[in-house]
Amino acid sequence: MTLRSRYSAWNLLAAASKGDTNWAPVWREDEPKLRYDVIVIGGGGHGLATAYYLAKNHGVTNVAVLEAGWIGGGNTGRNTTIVRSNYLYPESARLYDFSLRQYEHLAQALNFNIMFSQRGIVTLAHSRHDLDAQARWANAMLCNGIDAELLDARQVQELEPRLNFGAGARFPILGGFIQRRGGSARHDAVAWGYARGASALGVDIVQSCSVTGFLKQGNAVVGVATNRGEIRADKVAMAVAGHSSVLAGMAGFQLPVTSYALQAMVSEPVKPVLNTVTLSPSLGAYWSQSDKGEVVIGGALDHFPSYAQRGSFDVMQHVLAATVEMFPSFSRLRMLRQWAGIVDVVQDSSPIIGATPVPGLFINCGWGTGGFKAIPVGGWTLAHVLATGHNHELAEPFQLQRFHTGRLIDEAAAAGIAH
Ligand code: FAD
Ligand code: PYC
Repeated sequence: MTLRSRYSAWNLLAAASKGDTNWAPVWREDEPKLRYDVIVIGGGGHGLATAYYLAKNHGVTNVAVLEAGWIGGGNTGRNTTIVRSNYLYPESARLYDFSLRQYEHLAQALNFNIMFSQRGIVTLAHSRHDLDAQARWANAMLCNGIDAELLDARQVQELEPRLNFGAGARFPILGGFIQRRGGSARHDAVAWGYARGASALGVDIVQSCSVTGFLKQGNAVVGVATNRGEIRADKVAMAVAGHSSVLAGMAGFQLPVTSYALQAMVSEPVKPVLNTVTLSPSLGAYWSQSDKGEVVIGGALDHFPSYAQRGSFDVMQHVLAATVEMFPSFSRLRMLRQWAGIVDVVQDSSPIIGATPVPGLFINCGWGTGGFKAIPVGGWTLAHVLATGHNHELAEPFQLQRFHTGRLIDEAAAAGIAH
């Protein structure tokens, strides 16, 4: 630490301890206007990124993001921040890799440190079946131009020496594969960085503004009703994750979405103990370490649909049993926090980005347990259709219409752990 940075760190500490509130806000807190060109419902990563790219890529700045709570307080602030593009089908590979490539430059683009760390995603194989399935998975990635490397047991052990390689291990580790460009980013920073960028370009960010209904002219949406009054707009977009089917219901159509709680937990902070993000799809658990030192632990969806944002005990118990089995030394970790988010699961485990059956209303949803990694591409492609009236080529295969045509993109096998 240089003398200068030691002084500024000291100034920050001194300011914080005196309760100094003179720091410049990162984004403007706006009162809603009566009318906008575009309203985006939902101030999670996808909604904020949509507003940012509307302004940045298309010059559409008369835009409001309406958030019922606080920005990033939904799944964006509750997720375990895995960023990867290791999907199976070409359509998904293109979509998620575009997003990963945006993440690689996002800190510079937003001039905001999102703490993106490409520490690699390791998927573990515990059986002959896992090895075969992962060889197919990695080969599909290579065919799609995405980096993937198969690993033998020794290579996995070199990457994560604390894994259980004991002779009596209940789930022996036979190998796995790695996407080295995968990793993680700081969730709040992604929301705040997009909010700051959008606000600087003229977008209104309105927190504590809950959409309670849609204003219609004939069948078309022409605005929204909120707890802060009616607001009109030429176009309305919704990016409300676990509440997509609730808002679709208000607008008068149905979505093929089921909402479940997905939970995660963190330990007390400890010295560096994990080098990568490691997943065991067969065991339904995954592990990484945050920059603060907390071991981040997650697992599968709850087994029943719910809007209760807490997660059920049996899933937590299963995930912790898998954790001590795979990392015996973690049995001494004390857990600090557990939480859940409500995710929107679509039956082919792929998102929906584009028009809805209601004129004037657009949607970004269905990311299920895996939409944090997709925030840049979700925002980019939704902004494109809002601004131009045409689907972005990356989003073309992900239309709601696919549930009529049958052209599903079934990514369940590559969904990582959960959906
Ligand atoms: P959100 O961040 O949920 O934002 C939607 C916003 O809409 C919310 O802030 C909500 O308050 C607001 N809203 C809802 N209704 C209304 C209304 N009526 N009016 C106004 N606003 C409204 N993805 C990954 O890629 N990698 C991971 O490792 C990962 N791990 C996860 C772990 C957990 C425990 C959870 C819960 C999710 C995980 N995900 C992961 C999934 C990821 O978090 C989501 O797919 C993503 O954050 C969705 O972003 P979003 O902007 O669409 O939704
Ligand atoms: O999308 O990689 C992912 C993921 C893993 C666990 C939850 N989401």
